[in-house]
Amino acid sequence: MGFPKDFFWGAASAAHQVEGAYLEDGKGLGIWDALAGGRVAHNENGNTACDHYHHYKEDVALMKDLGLKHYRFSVSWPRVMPDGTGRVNEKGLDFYRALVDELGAAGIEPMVTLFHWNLPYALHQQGGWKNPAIIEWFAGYVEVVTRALSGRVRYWMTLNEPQCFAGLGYEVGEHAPFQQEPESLPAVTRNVLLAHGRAVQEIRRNAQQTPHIGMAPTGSLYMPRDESPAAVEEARQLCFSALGGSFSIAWWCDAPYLGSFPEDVCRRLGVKELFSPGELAQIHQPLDFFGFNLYHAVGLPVPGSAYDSTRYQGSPRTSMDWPVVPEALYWGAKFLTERYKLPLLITENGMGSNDWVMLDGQVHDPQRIDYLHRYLRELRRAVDAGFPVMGYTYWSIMDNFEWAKGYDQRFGLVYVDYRTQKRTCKDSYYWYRDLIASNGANLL
Ligand code: GBH
Repeated sequence: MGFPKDFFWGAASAAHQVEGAYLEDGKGLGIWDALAGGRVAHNENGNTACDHYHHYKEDVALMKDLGLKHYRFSVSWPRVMPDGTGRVNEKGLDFYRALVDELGAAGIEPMVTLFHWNLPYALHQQGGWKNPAIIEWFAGYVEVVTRALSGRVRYWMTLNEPQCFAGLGYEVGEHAPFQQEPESLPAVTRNVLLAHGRAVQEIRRNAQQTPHIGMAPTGSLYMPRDESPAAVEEARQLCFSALGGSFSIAWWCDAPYLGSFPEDVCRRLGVKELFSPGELAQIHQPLDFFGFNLYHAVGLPVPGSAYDSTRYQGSPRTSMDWPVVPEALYWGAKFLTERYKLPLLITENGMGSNDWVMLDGQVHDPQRIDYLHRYLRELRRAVDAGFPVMGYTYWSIMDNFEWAKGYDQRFGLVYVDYRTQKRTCKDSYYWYRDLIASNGANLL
């Protein structure tokens, strides 16, 4: 068995995390440009990041050597529409036209995320995701991007992790726009999900070739204590409950994929009903795949222990302090495809560490190789069990700006020296290259 022949092996990035050129060629400010001052580790920012805006040819050449089947990247809304609405910045679009041309020449399928967090600041000043007008603001932007890029782009994701930009952005206040207003969550949830539905309509209306559309949510994935049917059922119930608050999966996925909205989320939000049946129908547009960013799982409490079931004293964890839980890919594939009944694309998975260039000039990252090896064996197990998995996307193609954590956390297959912008392929890059070339046959 093993991975099907057309399996999509890829890697990802997001505009604000790699592009830099934050004021170049007419780009407007986003909320991460305008509001992050003082809220990011070491006072860092995305102004230059990996300068991918100027290095994209070199970066695509590395992707080609790596043998990537697809590259997932995001389009920056404020680069394309500096005020968020109205005026279109053709130079900003030119960057993405050039990027998708370069990818096309390299034989790499582009997969576009339309919104990966850097909301135009001008729209934030009008309420951002709290203002229902954003549903049409977003639709307008999606129309512009689809018209410009759909000659080459077939795969689209509307939103990256509403859990994070809504929950961390408006409830917890750890991500831009850094607001702690849990009372705004009902409105934000409404606007985000309605904007998703409108965006899907706009992509289908404007695309020059048949689009494949999904979303890239994340969420709290619970793992069974053991493989007994009762434990598996218990974990499944938890996975789709509101237990994880705004990080719960069903909160953001049921309406787009099932056309319903969970009652327990309504209770949590203190509302009787969040959407009318007509609104649910608006949100529930046909989708082609189920994307999911999956890094680890939530362990169930272990009686008598300070640790949950994904951890123990001295257990392996990444530099983000995320536990290493390879089985998350197996259980994720099972639970998510059984509920949402679409092919699963892992839109992100990977690990952060504090890699450096060693004395021999190379970046040796055996832990990342082991991480990948363990996680991908679990993904293969899911494929062998018959769950429809269409691809896997490593986060990230290169080290980049890790939001509030700045540049300390390196997730890349390619190391970036931010003083010189020199790229160095890590050992894991070569390992992943062999994996893609053998379609996973090198996994023990
Ligand atoms: C992603 O965020 C982002 O899309 C990307 O931009 C970022 O750089 C990358 O990952 C690395 O951080 O199991 O309930 O504890 C990931 C943030 C981390 C949110 C894992 C969900 C699990 C929730 N996610 N987390 S829970």
